[in-house]
Amino acid sequence: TAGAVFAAVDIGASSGRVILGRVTGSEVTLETVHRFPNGVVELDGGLRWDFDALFGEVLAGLAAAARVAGEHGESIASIGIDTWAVDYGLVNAAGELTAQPFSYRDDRSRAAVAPVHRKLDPARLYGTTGLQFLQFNTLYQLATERDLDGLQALLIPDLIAFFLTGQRRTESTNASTTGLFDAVAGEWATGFLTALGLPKDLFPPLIEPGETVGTLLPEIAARVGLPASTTVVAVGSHDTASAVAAVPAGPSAADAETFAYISSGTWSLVGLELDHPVLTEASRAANFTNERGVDGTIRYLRNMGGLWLLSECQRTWAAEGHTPELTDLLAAAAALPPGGPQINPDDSAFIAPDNMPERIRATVRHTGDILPDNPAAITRCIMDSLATGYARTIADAERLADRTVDVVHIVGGGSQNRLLCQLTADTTGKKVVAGPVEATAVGNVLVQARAAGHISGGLTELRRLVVSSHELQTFSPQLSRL
Ligand code: LFR
Repeated sequence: TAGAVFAAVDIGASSGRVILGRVTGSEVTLETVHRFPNGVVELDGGLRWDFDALFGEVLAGLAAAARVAGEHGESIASIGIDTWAVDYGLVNAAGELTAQPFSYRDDRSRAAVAPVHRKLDPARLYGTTGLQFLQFNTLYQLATERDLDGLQALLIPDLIAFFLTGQRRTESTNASTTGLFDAVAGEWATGFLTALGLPKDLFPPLIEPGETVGTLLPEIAARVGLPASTTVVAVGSHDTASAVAAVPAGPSAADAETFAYISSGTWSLVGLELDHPVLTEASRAANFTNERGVDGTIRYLRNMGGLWLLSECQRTWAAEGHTPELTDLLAAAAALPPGGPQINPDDSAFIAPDNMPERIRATVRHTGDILPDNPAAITRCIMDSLATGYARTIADAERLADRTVDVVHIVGGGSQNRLLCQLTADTTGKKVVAGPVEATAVGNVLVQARAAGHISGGLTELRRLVVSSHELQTFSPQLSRL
């Protein structure tokens, strides 16, 4: 079958990339054409994202994509964008960004939680939005803004799409992380905006994955070397939505299996795919979220701590002059005996960037235990703690959604971490299937390919392509390690 090629812009909290995704009737393959670092910066009295720099990298990446595709005689069918969720930039009537966007790691929203909850009771918020409480959810961040007159809020992927096309839209999977989106109706919870004194049209109108945002602005097209008719297509613009769309679950032999997924990267997003939100008090008490997935599915999950814990440790160790290779670090951690001290990876004490090894050791000290000050022990503590958290969260999800999980899929960076995958098999007592590492970009590309008519069907059909295109690793529980 003749294939088609798509450009995926995929930016995470620590790095971004522009990828060419090639899709045939039976396979999806990725070629990274541009890679760049990302991270929060201290700027204008807060932790922010350097959006101007990121957008420059997006343009450089699209130019590279145009060049590489051209060398192969291919033309790029469309562009899709995904990033982390929650954060936004404010754009004025002239279409200018008024400041570099704050990062969810900035602490300013914490003080806004109580005032927001005085206006909107948390139980009422949850009953409509189904959103897990996190101090950085968009609604708390917005509550810190002084003057929103004449401004519009664009979530990060929407902001990139706006600067590429001039079109203002809010993609629905990411809208579902704002705390201002009705999980049942799939519409803005306009009453909540009003109750918080926010303009009703603060966010642009919704758009669904697969719909077209617009075509490239002529000056952008000229700059990157793509035809001005090139479209930007909405994908699951929340990276987790794209990653879940590409979980290699489903057909073939595994037909009847119920799967849980763990999108394991900076954060760990652990949960189930459902048809309907679970908005019960028990679900709220367990702090489960009902985020919107591709095709109107519900991503019923908890946002847990993730590999940020380790990458921040590595940053601290590097500043102290130790730069152990990740593989050596994990091998040394794996060689340590089980049963060491653990932390709660979700502790809000770990959100901000700072000396992570010391914060972890201090948390262990508070429990009356001792964690040695060496990288292997600290790494092992993080891995044990994540695996324990994964098992507890999956068990909670099974209980709250009344399901029994047969297989756990780990996608994203954590799927390459064999220690974490094995420990997860051990703690859950379930089969773990690891990969693909680049699920987010795969999901981005597949939704574009379907919009262009190169694949038809639902998530099952998209996932069939993921299964046939990737080597997956299976881990079985080792009872002796329990
Ligand atoms: C993962 C992620 C999570 C979201 C967090 C903050 O990259 O998008 O889903 O909770 O980042 O936006």
